Amino acid sequence: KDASPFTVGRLFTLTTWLLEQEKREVIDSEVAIVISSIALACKQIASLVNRAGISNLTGLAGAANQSGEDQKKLDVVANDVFANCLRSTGRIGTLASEEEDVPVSVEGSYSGDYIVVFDPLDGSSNIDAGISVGSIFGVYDPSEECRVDELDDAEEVLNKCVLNVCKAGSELLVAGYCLYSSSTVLVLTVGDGVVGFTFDALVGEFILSHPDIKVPDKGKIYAFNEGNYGRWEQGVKDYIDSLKDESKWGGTPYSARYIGSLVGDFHRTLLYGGIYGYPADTKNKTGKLRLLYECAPMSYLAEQAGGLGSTGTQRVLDLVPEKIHQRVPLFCGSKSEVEYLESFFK
Ligand code: P6P
Repeated sequence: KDASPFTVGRLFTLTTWLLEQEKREVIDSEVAIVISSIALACKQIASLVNRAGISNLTGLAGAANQSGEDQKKLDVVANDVFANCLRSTGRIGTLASEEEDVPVSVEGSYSGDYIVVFDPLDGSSNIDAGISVGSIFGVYDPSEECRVDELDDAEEVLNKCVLNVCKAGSELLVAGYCLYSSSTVLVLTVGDGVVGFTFDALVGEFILSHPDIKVPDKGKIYAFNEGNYGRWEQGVKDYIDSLKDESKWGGTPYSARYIGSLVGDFHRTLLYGGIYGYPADTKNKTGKLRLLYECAPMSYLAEQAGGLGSTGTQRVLDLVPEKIHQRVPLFCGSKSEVEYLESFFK
């Protein structure tokens, strides 16, 4: 494939980038439509998040999600926004969301039947304090058994879809996130590197701002919730102790940065290098983050940017979820820091 002609400076929007990828036969028009609908959802959610404090959208929704986490009002609204934008494409067969107990078969799809997994608003507990939050998404090809044109046996289709939604991250067609922060940044991969688009409210478009994101091979920052240190297994404790031991790093220990919002912590790790980690601990015995719609898409992005995504002992992208909301430990970011972490599990 010819090198991408894109350079920052000329006004390249997400739409022109998608058309270019279609011309290079990296994606087809169906996938381009699905990505465009996700971008529309992210624009809407950005507006809702930025105005949460003045539109009575902060606070709790009064219910809990399947993972037992209190849903914020915006969690529910963001989930509806994502689902509605995706449904309107007519290309979606199944949705699997952090906010839905089970996968949702989409009626009325007439082409594509794609599977979309997403966390519509990750880190939403930060919203009331105005701290960065984000949406995370992944797109899979449908599996034959999961085509949902006949909804007569919804139960059987649902069961099949549950099985078919559970695919290894290595099969992802698209993975990405949208960061709602000092700027709204949509970062995605279609399997040919990682690009980033910054939202320009003046034109209402995502403008190409990061034409080729590569995570530095080595960083100087680690993002772990050290409040859990006492609950970690010894290998993780030894790893973090090592990063803080300045005698090992030429007199400059690593810096700790942790905002409790995966998308914000991951985005900084992707651009600046270092490692984000959410280990298993005595309370969260298999970790806290969900494999299907958090760990796999982030690991796919990390690998596409030249980094790694690991559970400490396994490559995240090799794992096939057994349950929709299955949790796994996640260590992702620069090759150097993740491989060093893995050496503490050997
Ligand atoms: P803790 C937010 O709830 C989240 O899923 C991620 O966005 C974030 O990295 C992590 O959990 C924070 O968890 O236990 O450190 O508050």
